[in-house]
Amino acid sequence: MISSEEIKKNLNTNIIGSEIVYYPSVDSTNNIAKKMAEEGCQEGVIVIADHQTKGRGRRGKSWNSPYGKGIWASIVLRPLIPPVRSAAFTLTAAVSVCRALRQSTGLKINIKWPNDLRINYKKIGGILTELNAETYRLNHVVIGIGINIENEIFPDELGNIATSLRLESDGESRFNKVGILTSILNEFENDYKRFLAGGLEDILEEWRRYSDTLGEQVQVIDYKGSYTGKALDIDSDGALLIEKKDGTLTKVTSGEVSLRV
Ligand code: BT5
Repeated sequence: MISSEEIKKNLNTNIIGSEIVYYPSVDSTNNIAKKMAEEGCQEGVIVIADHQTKGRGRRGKSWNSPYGKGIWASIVLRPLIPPVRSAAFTLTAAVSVCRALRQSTGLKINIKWPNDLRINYKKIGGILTELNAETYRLNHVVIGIGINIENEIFPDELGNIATSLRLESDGESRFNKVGILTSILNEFENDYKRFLAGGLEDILEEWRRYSDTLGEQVQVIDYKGSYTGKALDIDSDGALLIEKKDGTLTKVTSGEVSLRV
């Protein structure tokens, strides 16, 4: 079980972790965090659970969150920035999580646009950013982070695409969930401050280094349909730039991207 006291002891932050709320089981930590944010909680609140009954991914997809096997956590932020800049949160959080996981485990973790954490092209974690905003005003942001740590088996539909730190290590290793989570939160606080201070370009540079898809031929499925091309770069709005076969460039702002095999 994750202990909020132990997390608090290991945090070197003054925003993230202003309050830490732990539940053995919830529907989704993002739901609890959103409700707390709507009720006026302060910035930096973290909601963690050992189990989610309705863990969520993007666009209504589900997130498998078995009891005690991973990190299922959400962070409430209240940044004073216009909503149009908010896509960068997912990229910033992905960089923090990737760096923290690399440092804590020594494993080569990569990022696939926009929010997948992967090892050897298999998904080990994901980030779900949800906004509450008016046209020009961001009320709050909830960043949900899911990391598979000790999972040994996955449901059939995830068998070929998902993995965990345990499966990717010697199988004997036990990972310190609290240590990994506090390292993620410490890294994220630094990156969040860096982002607010105008340092997004440095964060994107690191994102590019961790990416396992830039430079590769990919298949994109978005509102424009299904097409293939080379993943060239990401831009400061968080969009993925694709060079199509005919040489034209297109930006992907939301959709699914997979490596073309
Ligand atoms: C994500 O969505 O990757 C975001 C996942 C965020 C989960 C966290 S846990 C704490 C917080 N509370 C929540 O309710 N959510 C957040 P997306 O890119 O849409 O990927 C979803 C897809 O990943 C699914 O359709 C499955 O194919 C796959 N998937 C589901 N569970 C998985 C798992 N445990 N490991 C790897 N892949 C998974």
